Amino acid sequence: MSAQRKKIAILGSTGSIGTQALEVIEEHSNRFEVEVLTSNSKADLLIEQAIKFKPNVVVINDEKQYQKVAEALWKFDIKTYCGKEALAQVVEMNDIDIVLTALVGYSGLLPTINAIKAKKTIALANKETLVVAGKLITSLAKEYGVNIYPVDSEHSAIFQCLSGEFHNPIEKIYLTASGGPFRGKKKSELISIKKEQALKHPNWNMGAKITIDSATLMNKGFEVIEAQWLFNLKPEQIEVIVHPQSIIHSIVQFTDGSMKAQMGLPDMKLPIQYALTYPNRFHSKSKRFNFLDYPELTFEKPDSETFVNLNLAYHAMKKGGNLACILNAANEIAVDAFLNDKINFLQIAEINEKCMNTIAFIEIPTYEDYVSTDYETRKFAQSLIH
Ligand code: MN3
Repeated sequence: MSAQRKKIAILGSTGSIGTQALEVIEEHSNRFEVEVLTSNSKADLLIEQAIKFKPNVVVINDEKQYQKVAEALWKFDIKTYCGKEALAQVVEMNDIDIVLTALVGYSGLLPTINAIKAKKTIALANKETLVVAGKLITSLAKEYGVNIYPVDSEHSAIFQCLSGEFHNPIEKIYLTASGGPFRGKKKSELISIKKEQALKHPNWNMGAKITIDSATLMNKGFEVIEAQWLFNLKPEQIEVIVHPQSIIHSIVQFTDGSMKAQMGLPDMKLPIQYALTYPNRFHSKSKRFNFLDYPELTFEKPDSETFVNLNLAYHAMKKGGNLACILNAANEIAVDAFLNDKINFLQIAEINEKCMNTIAFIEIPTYEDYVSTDYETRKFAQSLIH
């Protein structure tokens, strides 16, 4: 019965998105098979996944773990590679239909560029790729005729609302935000926040980096920039609305004033699956929404006085050039420092702002400019941390 199964490469298969993607693939093993799995450094989980899903190739980024992975997998006839270069090249393999990019941060940029050049469909979970180099990525996708399907839940919501509407102009989109664990708090209360508090997200269970980004509203700021590129919007067409229950995942407003929203319980497996099955919808066992469990859906204005990162992202989007690349690199260093108890919660945004004011602005960056901007920013951000 089975039509040809789609062959999937998962970059970052041992992270939160990657493991949930494998659950989706397992549920629909008659439709999908795994061609490539990669991990930064979680060798044991990668080995376990590879033995279960039998990909052709695995890549472990951390070279110190190569031996262990290769030894565990050779008898299953699974090829093992290591390092950044292997990660960037593996996406070019002939047999891959869809590349799911679930890497964390800037590391997703080069593999995504290569996957586009190899004409692979992209299921994009690594929003930083579009934040850093949205113009480059979207123009490459156009040039190579490649589709980029969003995995981020808000952007998947917009994408689902646009189904059957692609010829109709968008007036505005509303990205919903839970507000994170510190919604309603003021700066004076945030200065003493511990990382354990910041790592507890009220509605979504995610990796450490994105959870901190959610608490600082950096994640929502990045999503604004991501939406600009995915849906070809002007900055003033994108608004953020805080919706603490995370049931409405985002909203499109059309030129006749009509609004379409996509809703459901927060569960990343739905947007992951939709990106893999678009334009079709397959069955899912996920828990169904019950209106009576949520008699009230509420909305409020985001507090960008306290959560400065949201404003920094709007500023970066409006000014363009390499500014969002600077913001992303600064934020990666700052979040890492916060997770290692080297700076306090409010200093994350302070470091971001300082870098944006210091690193040289480039109006029309090339790929090499992004690489050097990223490098210079990390160095400067590091120098601000004691
Ligand atoms: Mn999101």
